[in-house]
Amino acid sequence: MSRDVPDRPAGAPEHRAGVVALLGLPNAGKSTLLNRLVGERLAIVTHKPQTTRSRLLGIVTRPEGQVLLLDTPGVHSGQGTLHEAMRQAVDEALGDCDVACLLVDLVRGWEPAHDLLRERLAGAGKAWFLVGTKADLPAAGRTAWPPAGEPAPDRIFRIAADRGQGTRALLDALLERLPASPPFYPDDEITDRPLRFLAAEMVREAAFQELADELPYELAVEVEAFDESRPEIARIRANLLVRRSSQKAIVIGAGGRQIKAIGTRARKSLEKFMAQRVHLELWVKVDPTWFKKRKRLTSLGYV
Ligand SMILES: Nc1nc2c(ncn2[C@@H]2O[C@H](COP(=O)(O)OP(=O)(O)OP(=O)(O)O)[C@@H](O)[C@H]2O)c(=O)[nH]1
Ligand SMILES: [Mg+2]
Repeated sequence: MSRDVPDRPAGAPEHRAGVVALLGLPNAGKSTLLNRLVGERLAIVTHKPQTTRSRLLGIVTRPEGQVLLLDTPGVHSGQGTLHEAMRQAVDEALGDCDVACLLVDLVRGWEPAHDLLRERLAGAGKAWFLVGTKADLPAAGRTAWPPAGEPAPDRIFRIAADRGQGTRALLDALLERLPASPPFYPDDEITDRPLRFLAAEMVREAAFQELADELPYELAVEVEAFDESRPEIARIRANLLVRRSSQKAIVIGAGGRQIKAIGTRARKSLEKFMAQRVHLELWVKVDPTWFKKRKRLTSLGYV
């Protein structure tokens, strides 16, 4: 993965590079932090817990080093193949990282599930930073901070990733902790995931944002066709997979209004991200067992 880098001028600090795992409970603000540090809306963010389903690499390149940020699904105790795959993504991230950041929502404070995460950090023997999130919210100051317990974090931060408060200091501290290494990726790359996967995620984000609370968790998006060959417009066709035909009716909405709203919202974020006009075609399909099939989860990019 490494590549040649020019010789350092004498006296210049050593170049550093490595992997930072972003861990935490659902909704802690992991994806928001990744987006802020990368400077692009790479990871989807919603107010709903369990938005992120698979690991996503965000690449931050600075003159002094390269940070590979691993976004992970929030740790929770759900059952089934999708949840197992999500837990596996967390374990792998912990195994692969040089430094872990445990993100804790300062409004909710330290919860029992964090003790379990801290045990796993101890087991992995990794350096770790404790990162309090959503410091901008008035209720954020009221929880006991930092929480007592072992192993103690190497560093403690309070951030508001939404507005970039404290994130630069966190990035500097992460860069300092990474091993000396040439960069792993060219400096214009911001993720290891193909555009096709990001497009599916952007459609899923739009659906999460447009639909009522009870539905979206049961929804997946599969990009069926992705044609970038014409410079004036990209053509994307995607399927929204739901479990029941009653859900299909909700996603389509009266007179097709709901699916149209999802499509418009998704197209706008795709066009912004790709800096190109996009033609987006969405279909809703009923597949009662999509989330149970390992093969399906693989094709959706979740495992
Ligand atoms: N006020 C405030 N809200 C934030 C901040 N960071 C994240 N949020 C909000 O918190 C919610 C969850 O953010 P995400 O980044 O999706 O959280 P996550 O940890 O990736 O969640 P999962 O993917 O579900 O595990 C969203 O509504 C964000 O806008 C922050 O610094 N301040
Ligand atoms: Mg997330």
